[in-house]
Amino acid sequence: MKNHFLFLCFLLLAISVRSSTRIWMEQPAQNWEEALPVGNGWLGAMVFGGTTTERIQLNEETLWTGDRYQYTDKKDAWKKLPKIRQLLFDGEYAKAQEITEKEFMGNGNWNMYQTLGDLFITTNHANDVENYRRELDLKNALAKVHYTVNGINYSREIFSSAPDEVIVLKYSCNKTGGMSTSFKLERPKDAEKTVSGNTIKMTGQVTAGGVDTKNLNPGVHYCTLVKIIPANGSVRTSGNNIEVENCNEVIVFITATTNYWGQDPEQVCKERIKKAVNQKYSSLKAKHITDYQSYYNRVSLNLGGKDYTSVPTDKRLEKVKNGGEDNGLIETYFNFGRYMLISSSRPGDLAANLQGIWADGLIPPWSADYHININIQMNYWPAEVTNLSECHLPFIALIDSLRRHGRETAREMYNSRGFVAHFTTDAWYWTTAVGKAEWGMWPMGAAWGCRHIWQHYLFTLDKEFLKKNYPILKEASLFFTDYLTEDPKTGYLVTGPSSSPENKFKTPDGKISNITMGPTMDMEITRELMKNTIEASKILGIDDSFRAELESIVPRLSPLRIGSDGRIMEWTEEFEEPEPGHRHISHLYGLHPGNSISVTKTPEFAKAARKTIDYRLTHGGGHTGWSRAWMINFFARLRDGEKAYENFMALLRKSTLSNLFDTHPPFQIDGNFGATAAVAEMLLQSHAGEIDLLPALPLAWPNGKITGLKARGNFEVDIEWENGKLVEAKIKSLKGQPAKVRYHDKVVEISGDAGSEFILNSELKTAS
Ligand code: FUC
Repeated sequence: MKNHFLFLCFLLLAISVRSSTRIWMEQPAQNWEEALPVGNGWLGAMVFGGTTTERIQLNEETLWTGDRYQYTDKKDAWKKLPKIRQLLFDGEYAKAQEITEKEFMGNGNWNMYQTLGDLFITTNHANDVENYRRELDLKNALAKVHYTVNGINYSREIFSSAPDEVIVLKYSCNKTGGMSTSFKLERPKDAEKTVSGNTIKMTGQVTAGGVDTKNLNPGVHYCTLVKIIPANGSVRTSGNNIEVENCNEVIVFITATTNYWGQDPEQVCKERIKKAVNQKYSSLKAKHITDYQSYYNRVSLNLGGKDYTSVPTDKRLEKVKNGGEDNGLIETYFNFGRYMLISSSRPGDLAANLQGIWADGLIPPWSADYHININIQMNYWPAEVTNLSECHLPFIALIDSLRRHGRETAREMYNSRGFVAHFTTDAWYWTTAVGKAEWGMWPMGAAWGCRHIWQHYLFTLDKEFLKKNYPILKEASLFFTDYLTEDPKTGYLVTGPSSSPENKFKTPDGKISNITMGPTMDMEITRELMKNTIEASKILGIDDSFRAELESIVPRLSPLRIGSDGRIMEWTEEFEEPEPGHRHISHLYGLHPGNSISVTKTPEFAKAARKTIDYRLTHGGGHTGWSRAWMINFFARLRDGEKAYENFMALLRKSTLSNLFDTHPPFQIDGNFGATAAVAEMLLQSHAGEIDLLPALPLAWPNGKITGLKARGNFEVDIEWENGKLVEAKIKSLKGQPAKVRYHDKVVEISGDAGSEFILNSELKTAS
């Protein structure tokens, strides 16, 4: 009877919560990319949900090989600059690239972000499992596993707590003494284990794995502590395992840290565990949920449509892959994106890397580093608009941290002041150009990152923040004042030698090359950086003479151009493209994330941008998850809801794994974040000086509601629509800034003190 009642309660709870706040499956993960992620910003786990053996793969965000003293700029490279530039101006692309390769490229420090290890939990019961359910509860940031064996119900619940700095796992069954379980902690290498009483300790200094290690420095010292506390039954050690016998509930506490921030890892872990074990599970969980929901509950999304509560998420995705449509799944994707940003990027932490904080093994794809030629910027596209402004700060701290090495790179490679960073970096913040010139020779990573400082300001209007971070904008701009050079043919100032990220072109004499002067993306980023620095100095009332210098440079920057075929030009010349469907669409930076191309203000460029996208897509473009996510944002900015939706469906169909991870392939988190931002962009935009309501609403979303989005000027916006038309928008001004509000062709002005609320109907009239 009691069991029936509990089951009914569980069912009612499952039905009452919209399924878009859960990802769930009816089977354990077979591989890492099917597992479910939990994280508190820096301590993460992937939960597999196995029954007889559970694997919980662990990560700590500072667990990096290498150290902060490794950097290898090519000193005096700048002496070759005039020669390379001349060759490029003369059209000798291949020759210039050869010299660039030899004279400019430093040695790469391919440090790795590595796994912290795995906790394996083995249970004595049979493998004859019924009623299996594995779930990620996005509303409460809990991973859960339930199943029945021989009539006994087993459940596990796991979360990573930001306030208590531990992962907590509760494993229980409903039969007294019904569970005998063994725990062990493993890591592929660099792991010394001590097991005593009910504690497992693992320590070591991480080193590169599986690759040629001769040039690679070892990395951080780490410590992982696991404490196992059964509510009843007995506990004993057995070799490297801890065994718990005849219990029906056990709580496991896990924490880890490294010496990255300068502390003694073991000491810190011991203090955290001590603090955690003195608290009740229920209070640790309640604190965790309250903390998490203070971020998560700011936004809610309902896109209407059927709520397929009883269908597991992987099956729903399968249906979509077979041509089905499922608005609820898009809501889940959006909620999952916000969940992962909250779980991988909290103030004071490192920025979310290519995989957030979740990575397996010793050599994750692309080292799970910080590629700053699109990927990490994309991670942060949803931060402001989805009301997670604080989660943006780790990326801004990353840009700040690039300054130290970046100043040396500017001086040694370019004989320039200021700071510069190239296409990628890692937790040690190196900035030099490494690897092949074809992708490594791109000095714009930090400048693009500076956009995020300005955007954070525009969304928050936080002057203190701007004042604190203005020196970063200034130093990034300063680099370009020294580095830019005049194109003798056009008289414009250009960057170079540089590339249009990772793309190539055919030289007039039939060779494949990458390096030119003034690729379009470079010029768009430089112009934007300088304009933002000018604006910031005006707002702060400082730096008049530097501002005047920038003001004299901006009009001389090589402009955006449309080619003879009507597309935006990617380079200053119209080259033949060997890969016309290339994944990077760098020359549309001005359309998104930038704002120099807009349907209302620059319709000619918007038309050319559209042609550029169509050309890319008809040649197989959008084939990586992140590239497809960018496409959705482009179409949203072009106010084309149908195309944005079509590309969202393509993302789900072609580039989404069963746990809703974005796949490049393999898993890369940027696509998740980029597409999360895109959903918001389809419903609300504010980049063009107006709060634009439902700019790209597709027919597939006729009815819906979103609450809590943010618009530039520090407005909080709720929008409700029916039959494809605005019903009501509620705009709360948090800073008392006046604004223009657009709905299709109608534009009105709103103005009121901080805290004023404007409720507008479909005519944009204030509701009475
Ligand atoms: C960029 C892309 C690749 C990949 C890598 C991590 O440079 O060109 O596709 O996403 O970053």
